[in-house]
Amino acid sequence: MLKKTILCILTCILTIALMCTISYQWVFANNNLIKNHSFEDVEGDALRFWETWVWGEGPGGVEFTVEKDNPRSGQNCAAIYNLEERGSRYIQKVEVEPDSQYKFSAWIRTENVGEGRIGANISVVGNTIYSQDIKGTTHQWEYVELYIKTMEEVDSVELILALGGYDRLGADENLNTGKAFFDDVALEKVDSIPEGARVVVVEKDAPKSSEEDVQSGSEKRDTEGKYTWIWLLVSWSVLLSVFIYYVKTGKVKFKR
Ligand SMILES: [Ca+2]
Repeated sequence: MLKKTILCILTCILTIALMCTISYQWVFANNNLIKNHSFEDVEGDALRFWETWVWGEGPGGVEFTVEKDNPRSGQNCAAIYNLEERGSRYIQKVEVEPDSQYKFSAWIRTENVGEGRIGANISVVGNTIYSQDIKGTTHQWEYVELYIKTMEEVDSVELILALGGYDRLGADENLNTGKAFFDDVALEKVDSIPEGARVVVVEKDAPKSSEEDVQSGSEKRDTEGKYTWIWLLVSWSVLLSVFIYYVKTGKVKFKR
């Protein structure tokens, strides 16, 4: 009888844990508009849904790779290795709604990225505003974010994960060397943009940028963490209820 009860409890716990995991992934996946945002979907050597682009003299000089060493989540992260001075990008075109606001975020770490020029950052094609840039060698993942305002008739944006800049302070002023790693990239629709955030304004056929305040735009917000917290709370509430039910109904008894 006791064995049967224990088996029943274990089955319940496993079922609930599975349901919570699925619902957590569903909630986060549905809020994130970016495909292959954790770089786990690989076809040959290439990352599905991501294109690459390079600015700089001559062919070569850059390696775009999928790395398995120290990803922030899952098995993989994406990397850009500028062996020579380049402005290199992963790009993904994402469908958005006009007259809306979005938060674009990513986690970045770097190795030997030149300090004197633009480091690893995120931005939007056709705009000169970019997130906080990560330089040098970091020993942990760093969070960066950028807000996007879409104007009338804008139905898509092209998002950039970059190492080095392109044509931002002049032709080749911001090409850089070193290696940058990216993981857990997200684009989420938001109701409002925090005061002082970095904002890119995307207009139909005439991209334009506005930087409301560069200084205080790096407030750390881990959206994935928010859902993890909700998931944990729901899981523990359900597990506690199940446990109390079994104790109250006498199906589980503690020996004294
Ligand atoms: Ca990953």
